[in-house]
Order: sequence, then structure tokens, then C-alpha cells
Amino acid sequence: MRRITIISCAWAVLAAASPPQFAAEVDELPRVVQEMVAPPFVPEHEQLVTGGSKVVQVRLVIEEKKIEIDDEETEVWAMTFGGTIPGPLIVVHQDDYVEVTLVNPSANNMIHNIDFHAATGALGGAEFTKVGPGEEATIRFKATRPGVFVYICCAPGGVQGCSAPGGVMTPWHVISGMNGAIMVLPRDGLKDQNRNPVRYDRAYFIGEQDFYVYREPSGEYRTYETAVHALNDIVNTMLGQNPSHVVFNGAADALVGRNALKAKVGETVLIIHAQANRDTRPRLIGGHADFVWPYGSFNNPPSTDVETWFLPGGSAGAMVYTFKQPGLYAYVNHNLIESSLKGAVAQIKVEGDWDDDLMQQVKPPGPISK
Ligand SMILES: [Cu+2]
Repeated sequence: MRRITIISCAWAVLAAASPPQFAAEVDELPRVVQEMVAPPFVPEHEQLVTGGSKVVQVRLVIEEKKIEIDDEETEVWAMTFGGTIPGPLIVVHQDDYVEVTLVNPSANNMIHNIDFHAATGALGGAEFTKVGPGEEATIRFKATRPGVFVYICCAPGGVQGCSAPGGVMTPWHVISGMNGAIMVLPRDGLKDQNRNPVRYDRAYFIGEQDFYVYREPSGEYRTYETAVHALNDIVNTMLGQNPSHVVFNGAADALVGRNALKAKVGETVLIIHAQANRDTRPRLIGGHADFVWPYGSFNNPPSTDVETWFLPGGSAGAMVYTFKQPGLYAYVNHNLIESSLKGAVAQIKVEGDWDDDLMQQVKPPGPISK
């Protein structure tokens, strides 16, 4: 006890530089409830903070439901955090504490949990959050590492250690939509490769989702009365490693047309992109990434002037771009088969004045003159 008292005194001296470690001290920190918003939007947040650590409370309610994932009315029995695919983005600052209540309403049928790649210990929290229908559980973890990280349902019966060894539960739940991301911002904000501040005017969250729907010999996708009825076909399709759909934000058309993302010339946009299961290679066609943080770590200097970047499956990444031309941009997984034929495309509608210095149409398409 005396040792704790001495260390507590030391903390009082160091409070400005270091966050508290002990539960009693954590209980004294300011608490804020994060209002979750559906992707591609992100919660209101400060890009840098001057105060001390806080406890950010998050409530995630699991929804199991049937959704359509393309314009052919293809159906999937989805499992979701918060009712959306991906689950909502959580935003905190380094050394904040994230207090998550995972709720599994009694209307659901399956056991779920949550594994935060941003958290340390207990399988990212999965060991402490196994909830059956009608249950809820709360964990609190310290966000020690700045960056963007995925969270997933590491369902019992899945990956070894997730309550039971082997089995299909974890991949099934993740490819059914149980994934999202958290952004842990450095307390003094993002920095470029020279440690100069990087600020953004807008932020969007794109979750890339691979689905494995069984296609009948006739060419139609099979439908099922319940999620369990679909399981056998899903497992067989998953083992082929050839997703039927690769989409952004839950459906092939979720971020195009009237749902396109918006920006203006001169605005700096942060895009957080998550893929919980497969490798991907995002690209903004007609633009670039001014900055990309490799592997999503904000402790690393960003790569600059990048055409296409890479995200290993099971990770999130972040890019920043200041738009220089108006127009309708395509933001894709630059596996062009997956973007053009399987759905992994979003659009960004950018308003503003055209810059002739950057590009001019010198001669519009017409007959060959010589
Ligand atoms: Cu689950």
C-alpha cells in the first residue's frame, strides 16, 4: 500500500506529462460519451488536445439482420456492430481510456465479443466481452498507441484462443460485417514527414467488406431463411478465397451517386480505410494521397505523394489529400476486377474552380485529323 502511495505522489508531479495508471485515478478522470455516427461519417472530435487524459464511453449494440448488398437484391444475413457495416468509427486521443459497453440484445441469436487491435491484453478485450443474447459487458482499455486500428468480433469457436480453438465462427462473423475501426490521434495532432502539423477539414470512414455468397449454377445468388441456414454454403465459399462481393460500407452502391462523399477544392480530407480480413490497395483516381501513414501508425512519418497504397488484411490505414480540381472522383480498391466487377468503388464529388495549369483538354475527342 505504501508503495502505491509513493507512486501516486510521483504521479501528481508528473501528471502533466504522463497519464495516470491506477484504477482509482482513472475513476477521477473526466468522462465523455462519444456519440456514434453511421459511416462514412465520423464522430465530432478535436484534432489536437491540450488537456489530460479522459475516459471516452462508447456503447455498441450488436444487430443481426438481413441486408441487400448490391442492385441485384442479393441478400446477406449480416452481423453488425451498431447496425452498420462497417461498425462506427471511434475517435479518441493517445492515452485516453476507451470504455466500451458491448450489448447483445435478446432479439439476436448468437454469442459475440469484441477484439480491439488498439488494445493490449485479453485478446484485445475479446476474453472479457463474450455476450450471449440478452447480455452486455463493459471493458476499459488504454489507447497507448496512436494510429488507426480495426476492431472485430472474435467469436467463440473461431481463432485459437478466442474462447475455443479452431472453427468458423470468427471468419464467419467478420465477413458477415462484424468489424469497424478506432482512430487514436496523437494528443498534438497529425504531423507530416518533417513534423509539421497536418490538419483536415473533413474526415470519412470507409470499411471494405468481402462477402461470400453462394452462386447457383443458374447464376443467381442463393437466399436463406436464417443465418444458420446460410452457414454451410458460406464456409464452402470462404474456403475458395474468392469473395462474391468486395464492397465499401456494406453494399455495392453505398457510396456512389447521391451517397457520394463530398468535398471542395482546397479542402483537406482524411480518409480512414479499414479491411478486417483481406489485403487491399486503395487509390483515388484523378488525385493522390498527399500523406499515407504506413500500417496506420501515426508514430511513423507518413509516405508522401502516393498513387496507390496498401493495407494488409486485418488493419486500417489513413490518408490525407487536399483536393485541387473539381469533379467526380472514383475512390477504389485498385484491384480493378474487385472495384469494377465486385463493387469496391466509392465516389467523391468535389466542387470548386478548375485549374487549367494542372490539366486542360487541348482537343476534345473527334475524328483523326491526319
Ligand atoms: Cu460476432
